[in-house]
Amino acid sequence: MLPDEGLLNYILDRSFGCRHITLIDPGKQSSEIATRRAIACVNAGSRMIFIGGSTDTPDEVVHETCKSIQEALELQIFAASQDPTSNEETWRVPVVLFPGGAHALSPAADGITFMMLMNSESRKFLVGEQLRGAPHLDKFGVEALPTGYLVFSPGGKVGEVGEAQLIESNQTDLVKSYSLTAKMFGFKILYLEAGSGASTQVDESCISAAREVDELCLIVGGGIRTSEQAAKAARAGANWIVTGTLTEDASNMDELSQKISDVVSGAQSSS
Ligand code: 1GP
Repeated sequence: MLPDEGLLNYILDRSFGCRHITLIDPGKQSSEIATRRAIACVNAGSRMIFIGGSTDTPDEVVHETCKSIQEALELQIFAASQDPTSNEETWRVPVVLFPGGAHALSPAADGITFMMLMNSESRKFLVGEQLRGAPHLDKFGVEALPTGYLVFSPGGKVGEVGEAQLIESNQTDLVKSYSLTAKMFGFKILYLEAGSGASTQVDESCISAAREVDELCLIVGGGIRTSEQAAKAARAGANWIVTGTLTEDASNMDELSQKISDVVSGAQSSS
């Protein structure tokens, strides 16, 4: 069961401070490993799972991973509900698609970041992939979360594949203009991305410039690995911090839990 307030309201809710999203790339691990990692991250304080990343993952692989994570989360909630001494939350952490295009979709997800890569030079990422995906999402009944997506330098693979005009850290006026544009399009969420595995995270000045448009929910990701980095992004105005590489690089579940709880406390400490 999703939080009572509904998925979009849950995401927009600021009363919890800056929260953490675990990004799972189904193209980089089996669904079993992805599920064990997702559960460890949720137990360490992560409050949403994103499924996506690679540009060439087939639907079946994405679906298998979504289903497996959903089942494990449901089971955990059920187990907690049977334990009279437990005061665990009784709602399930949402599982949301974070697609690289119209191919990586699954009816088992609770929602999808329905994104416009606003600084792409390609029609494909501005509206083309969305046009191909919309009828499937409509059929699946997966909730579309209206999201603007901005890729910052260094940008990594997403910057390259998405043909993004990368935003540099001194272009704060441009960031503000993009944020206003996102709001005027009716987007509720703006995702500031430095690229998976980036050597530098999105600069605080750019996060603050986007934050000037107060209505938007800001998701910030790319290159965040430590509590301090998470705190920096949260202080500048991020509502959610995403980490992906951190999860893949952890050598075991204990290390993973520790790293996620560090990032979670960094994010929470500053908001
Ligand atoms: C990528 O922002 C995310 O879309 C996560 O980046 O893999 O560097 O954590 P990392």
